[in-house]
Amino acid sequence: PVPTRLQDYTPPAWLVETVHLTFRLDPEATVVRSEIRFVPGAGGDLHLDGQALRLLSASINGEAIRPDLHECGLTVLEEQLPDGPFTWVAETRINPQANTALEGLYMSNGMYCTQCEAEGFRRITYFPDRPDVMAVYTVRIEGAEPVMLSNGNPAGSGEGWAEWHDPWPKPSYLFALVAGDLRSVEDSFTTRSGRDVDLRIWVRDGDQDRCAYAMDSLKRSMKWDEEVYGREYDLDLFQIVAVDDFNAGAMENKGLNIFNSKYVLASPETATDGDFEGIESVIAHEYFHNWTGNRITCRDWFQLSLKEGLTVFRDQQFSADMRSEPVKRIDDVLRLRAAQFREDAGPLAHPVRPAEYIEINNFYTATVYEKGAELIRMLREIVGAEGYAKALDLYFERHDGEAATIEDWLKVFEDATGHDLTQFKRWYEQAGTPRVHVAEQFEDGRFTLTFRQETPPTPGQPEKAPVPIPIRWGLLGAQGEVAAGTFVLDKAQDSLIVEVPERPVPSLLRGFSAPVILMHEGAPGDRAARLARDTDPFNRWEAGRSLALDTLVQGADPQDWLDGTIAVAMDETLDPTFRALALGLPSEDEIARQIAETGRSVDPDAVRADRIGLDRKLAEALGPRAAELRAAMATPGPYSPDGDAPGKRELANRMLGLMTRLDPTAPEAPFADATNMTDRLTALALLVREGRGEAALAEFHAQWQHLPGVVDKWFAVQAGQAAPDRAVEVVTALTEHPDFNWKTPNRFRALVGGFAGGNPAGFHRVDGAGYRFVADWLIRLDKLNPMTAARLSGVFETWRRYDDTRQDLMEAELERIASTDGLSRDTAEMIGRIRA
Ligand code: BAL
Ligand code: ZN
Repeated sequence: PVPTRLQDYTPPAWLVETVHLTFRLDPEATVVRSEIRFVPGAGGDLHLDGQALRLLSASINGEAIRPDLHECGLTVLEEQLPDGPFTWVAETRINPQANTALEGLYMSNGMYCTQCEAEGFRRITYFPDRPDVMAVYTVRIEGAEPVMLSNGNPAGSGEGWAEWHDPWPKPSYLFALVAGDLRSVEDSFTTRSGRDVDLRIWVRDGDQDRCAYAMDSLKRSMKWDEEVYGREYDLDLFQIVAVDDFNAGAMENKGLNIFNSKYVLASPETATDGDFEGIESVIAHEYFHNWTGNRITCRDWFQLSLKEGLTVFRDQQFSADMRSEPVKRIDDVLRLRAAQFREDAGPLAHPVRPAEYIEINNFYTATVYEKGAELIRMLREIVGAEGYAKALDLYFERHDGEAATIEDWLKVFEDATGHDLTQFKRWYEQAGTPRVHVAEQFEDGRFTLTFRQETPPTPGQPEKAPVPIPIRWGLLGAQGEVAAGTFVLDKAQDSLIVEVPERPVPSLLRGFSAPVILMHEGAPGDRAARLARDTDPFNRWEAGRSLALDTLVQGADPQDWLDGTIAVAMDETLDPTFRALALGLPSEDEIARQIAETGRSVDPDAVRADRIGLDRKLAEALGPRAAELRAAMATPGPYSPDGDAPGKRELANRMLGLMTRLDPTAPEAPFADATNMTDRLTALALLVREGRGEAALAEFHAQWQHLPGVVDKWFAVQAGQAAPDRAVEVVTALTEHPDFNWKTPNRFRALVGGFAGGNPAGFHRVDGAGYRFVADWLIRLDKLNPMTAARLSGVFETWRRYDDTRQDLMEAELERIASTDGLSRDTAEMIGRIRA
């Protein structure tokens, strides 16, 4: 296939003013009538995208035509078109029941729903399915479904029909339709200018009592966006629908968000603290898209980070305001390193604004989302909070109703703050994680820090130019902080000189002020000093992490880490969540990435054994204090997902994990006594980890088999915690379980993804059985659902990290996938890039 390239962008030949859609619903033969008012754009032939459609009829200004149909859509030549505006009417027939790709209109548990981003609308009707064509939609739905929804405000309904009108021009990827036997939970919100907005969350009957946290999160998001960004909601109604079959997390369709039910439904008994936090953040994310994505959208899909990076940054700010800012920052950096640094270090590395793609669905990545958010965080660091607020106001004022670009985005910052961002743009164009090397010198009361940056080559980008890197710094003296500031490293090498009477302990890249790898060991004892007393919580945590990695990667003596970490754990003045984070060990994948950084090949069994060994040492060093601390963190009374209770549970459960290293029966009573899912699932995972989970697994399944989201946890915990030498056998047996509905993406990801991502030593078993298992299932799923299959292929992206035996085995599986007959474009592109 020919790639689509940013440099080939041309404006649309024809624009659309209004769209009237009529759906006559039928599971196997839905008929869609579209009436589209076209007006001249750049001029030329009329190309309409279309895929898997049956065209029943077409006319222009009432005259029937026979357009030229091809694989990707249809064309009407310019000479066959009227000179000015015209009305196109067409009828197409589609088969939602047969749509297993879950793009376009499909069925989930007997309910109709849509997913149109990025290019799903073309599976509904012929249309210029590109985000720079924005139109006003009116939708009529005819059918027997009790509930029939679309975007915008209700415009009438009766027996067997419902109409909707969305007054805000939008691109086709934001279109949505839902129809089925749904129940709503209702609330309302009054905007700051006094507009009353009805809020409705639609779920299946029986799930109504698990929507309260989602609704509360929605109201808090609406208020926060008014207060912090001055953004008010703009329709009379905001609706959310929870569906069980969904390729992604959620979708920001205008006024009608569609969610993976995992990000809506929660109760203390069925959802963990992490689930509650995820719901809060995804609800906020989708709601915030109403302005950053919907009112201002992207000109083309290369600009995806314009809406996604910004909206992730906004949801991170929101969660930081709702919870603890330092803890949120540590969590975000953990996620960034786990997914984006991993991506940037391998064959799938690409810029935040890619230059080309074959299948755009493959670019909904950690780079576009999470690194994109980091770029905005850096912009804010560089121009300051006030400059950022001014730039955002200008962005909304200047581009409301438009399909914008990264250039437009940077220009508002330049115009609002006077900064020249020419060099900053490289962050959007260059892939790879910059390394910043630091040298220190103290002489005659002058402390000199010399920074040098370099970015390793990435696919297609052998040479890199310097980028501006904001480095927030502080210097710690014996009595506390003696100086602090932000240094922007915009050259290949540059120095910061500070006058101080004594050699200080430097604390660099505070708050992780730039998405770089800091190569800074400093003087012996400096990291222990930062772990003990850095005034920046992120760097305090980072110092401990760096000491732990020294042990796990270089085999260094762990004593400094043990002493410092235990001191943090026992410090009652600190937030329990922070203490739990400080006690956490780097994941096996993170350790493997760090080993690969040193140029050595990774032995997954050794990584696992060393990590368990260090955990055991921590358990031994804590001794009886683990049980005491666990008891001190008890949260009696009713469960709350907010306040300090989740942090206390996290710390208590971390203690349980350590206690279990010394006594494998330790989780038995906590499993039996748990009154919430957080505690219950932690204890279950520990029991399974210790090979003592059989009875608990059976009990858990019997209790929750009626709730798909909880059954997903049951699969994932076994896939992730099974002993590596028999994990393939465990997951293979689980594929035979009657509840393994592999066509449902959540279930597939829980088992196959839970194994490949959650059980690295099992996946990398040296006989290659883990690779074979994943490749078999990837090939099987690809025939039905290319998007989810292609995403899973990322588990192979690190294949070059490992020894020759494992590399050969993985290469053979990649080759087998690549040569599968009828492989989707999605998966073919991913496997091709991974092997390149
Ligand atoms: N736009 C796709 C889902 C999301 O990022 O919100
Ligand atoms: Zn988004």
